[in-house]
Amino acid sequence: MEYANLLLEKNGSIAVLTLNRPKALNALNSDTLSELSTALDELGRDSSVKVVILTGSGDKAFVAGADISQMKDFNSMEGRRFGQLGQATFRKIELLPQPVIAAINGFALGGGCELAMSCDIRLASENAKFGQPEVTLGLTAGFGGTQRLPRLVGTGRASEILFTGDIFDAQEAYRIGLVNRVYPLDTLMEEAQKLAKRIAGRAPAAVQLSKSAIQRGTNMDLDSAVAYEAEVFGLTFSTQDQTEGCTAFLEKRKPAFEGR
Ligand code: DAK
Repeated sequence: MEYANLLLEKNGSIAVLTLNRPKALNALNSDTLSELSTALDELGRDSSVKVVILTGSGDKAFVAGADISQMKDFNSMEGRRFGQLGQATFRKIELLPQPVIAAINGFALGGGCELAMSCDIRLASENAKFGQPEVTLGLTAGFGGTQRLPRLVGTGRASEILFTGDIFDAQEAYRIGLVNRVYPLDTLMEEAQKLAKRIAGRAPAAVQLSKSAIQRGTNMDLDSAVAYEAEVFGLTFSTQDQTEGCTAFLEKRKPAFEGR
């Protein structure tokens, strides 16, 4: 399917989804969010895709936030609808069967930082800049930032970021655990591809069930979460890849996973 504000490229088992509104620093308006939601549905249905990389077009921004020009004149019901669209779309990323790697190639502000936080793994370029500047616009973070940021970096750090609206760099994002790794901009996509290939080479069901256990388990109490983990662990024994993985280990050879 063709998208006006997104590029979707599939190469073997890896899909690259690029937010493509470079003139507005890839800011998220409702059309872009709707397209993102549709593209995620498309990817979720495609079992040939094992890993998704999400990035922004150009070398300046991942996503510079929700589209301020669209938001400016919202009434409260329009604001609510917009918030719900963003929240539902970002939640789709967390519930997508395949892992999603954010390749953060520049500004990740407001909704952009929240989008990155919905991904499973965050890689940043050295020039990336982060922040939740909503309070400088008279807004609160509205795409899950008040919830995901404390879960990722702790309540104290999240409060400072959300109360000040201050912008910080990739090294600081790395230091507080907001991103997994930092690379020079010109190697970011190569590194994201390398990581995606490594993950795509593992048993697909085991990877997807691991994602499910992480995503669902972290929102449960510990007893329910470990019980869910046991169910997920048990399910892997219904896959041929489990037999192949364990047999290959005992035969001292590399496993040949077939995704079954
Ligand atoms: N929205 C719309 N356009 C944007 C934009 C944005 N967020 N960010 C940048 N642009 C546009 C600029 O207006 C400019 O357009 P032209 O003037 O060329 O037409 C173009 O992109 C290039 O930007 P600059 O000329 O400003 O570029 P600079 O390098 O000078 O500055 C910057 C880059 C990222 C520092 C600056 O553009 C900037 O501060 N941008 C805004 C960043 C920001 O505040 N982002 C957070 C947005 S608030 C909610 C749901 C969601 C949210 C809140 C509530 N509910 C409904 C519940 C989320 C809110 C946000 O994300």
